[in-house]
Amino acid sequence: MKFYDCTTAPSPRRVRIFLAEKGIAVETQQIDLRSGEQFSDAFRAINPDCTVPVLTLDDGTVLSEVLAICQFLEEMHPEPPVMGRDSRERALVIMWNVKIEQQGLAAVAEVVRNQSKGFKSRALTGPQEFEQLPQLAERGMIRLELFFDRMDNQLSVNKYVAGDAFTLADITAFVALEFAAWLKVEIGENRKDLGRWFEEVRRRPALSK
Ligand SMILES: N[C@@H](CCC(=O)N[C@@H](CS)C(=O)NCC(=O)O)C(=O)O
Repeated sequence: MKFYDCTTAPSPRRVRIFLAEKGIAVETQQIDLRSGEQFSDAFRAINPDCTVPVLTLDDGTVLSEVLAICQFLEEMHPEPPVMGRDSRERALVIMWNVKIEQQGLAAVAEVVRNQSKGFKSRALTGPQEFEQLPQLAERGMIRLELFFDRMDNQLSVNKYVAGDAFTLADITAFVALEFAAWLKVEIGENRKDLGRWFEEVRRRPALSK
């Protein structure tokens, strides 16, 4: 297996944390997104969507979405379970993971990619150019505050995002919160349950990856 990573980007970070939680070592190659290496012919041949993370398998299969990569690793290395211990938990982990991707990570990306000079003409990932739409950045900031409120609410009834065990849903939420810090969106004093959870999970060694 080979893992295509970029240490400065949030999506591959989720896989790095997942690998560390499981104690899996894998050959890794850095793709320098800042210099545009994702658009090189060599990387395009691996992932025509020009995104990381990617995990290539020994039979040549290419996995290019965080959820697919983690699902595969979970089945290959079931211990410790990071995607739920039974059918009910597994479904909840996927459910929360998808919600956090759509409501949290996508909201931060909407802001960053539609307002930063560095993403001019690259408002969406991939080889096709898209111009920035400043209104999407404004909308993303509103969505982000709502996302923080929803997570605070969820963590007022659960120890971890998807229940009483640490899972991929926590990894995705943690990365989304740290990504949001780029925009100075913070947990604040009022979101006490989100704050309690964040202080606890950030102590896990894997989360420094
Ligand atoms: N839905 C994808 C998202 C992957 C993604 O957006 N990766 C970003 C880094 S966080 C990327 O490769 N960006 C390339 C670019 O900005 O051109 C996944 O879950 O893996």
